Amino acid sequence: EQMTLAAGAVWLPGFALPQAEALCAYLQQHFVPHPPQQMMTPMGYPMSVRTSSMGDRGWVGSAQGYGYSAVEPSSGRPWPPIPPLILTLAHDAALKAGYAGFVPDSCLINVYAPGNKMGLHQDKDEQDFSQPIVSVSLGIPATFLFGGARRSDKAVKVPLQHGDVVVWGGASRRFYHGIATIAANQHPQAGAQRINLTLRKAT
Ligand code: MD5
Ligand code: FE
Repeated sequence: EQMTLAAGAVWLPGFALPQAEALCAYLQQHFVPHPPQQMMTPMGYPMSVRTSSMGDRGWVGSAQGYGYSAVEPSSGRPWPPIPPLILTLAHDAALKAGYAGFVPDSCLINVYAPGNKMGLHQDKDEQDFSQPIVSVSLGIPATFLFGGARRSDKAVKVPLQHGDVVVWGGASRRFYHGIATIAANQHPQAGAQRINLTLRKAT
């Protein structure tokens, strides 16, 4: 099943279900040496979402601004590699949505607890906007807010569940988006958390 949300944006409900249990187990092991951290906004407030990364680049936020770093801020060491399980999933989802040859160099891991949210924003820290972004939802559900090219465009609500994948390419690559406040919930594999993998070509 495949649903086009807007030009270039393809929702693949359940596409990652075959790998979802293995993904949750892999991430729990990743979090032991690389615990998700609250990044800072340029305004000096901590984000509610906690993040970790894998790959040649990890997304970081600080009082100095947002961007990509080759090292984990808390350790000063390179991020661990993206495992083949996740690289293959991202490549295959992008292909299904019409983007051949997607090889991400960054996997941002967003960890949302009930009460957390992500305000409307655009992803614009990457270098090549012709590359899509692949996002994988795990754990408790979330309401994704999908806007348009302008902040004032009305946002459509997309209910994202465990195992859902969305490929954001074409015009939608730069659309405003966010996550509504996460409701209290429990998931058998992830506990009271939503985990989102955001796979990007950052460099
Ligand atoms: C999330 N993360 O669910 C989302 C998944 C982020 C972020 O937004 O910046 O960490 S990626 C959603 C996305 C990316 C690029 C474009 C669009 C959506 N879009 O056009 O809606 O934690
Ligand atoms: Fe984003």
